[in-house]
Amino acid sequence: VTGTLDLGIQGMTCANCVGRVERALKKVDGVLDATVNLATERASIRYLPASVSPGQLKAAVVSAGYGVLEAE
Ligand code: 9UX
Repeated sequence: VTGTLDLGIQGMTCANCVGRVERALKKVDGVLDATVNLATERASIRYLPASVSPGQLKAAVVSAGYGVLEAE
């Protein structure tokens, strides 16, 4: 089963931030793909809910130094 999560990302000020957020998400076990849009400041994540939770995905973004807008 594949899940999708969309998160608002705060603090991306240059294009390289997109890569940093995508890499931080993709290295989490259970993440299949992550794409980040700088213009909309949103991340779209495909993941395996059996392996990783939305809270863990948000934590990965925060650990990379960015903010997450969505409430749980
Ligand atoms: Mo650009 Mo983003 O120098 O953390 S990579 S602002």
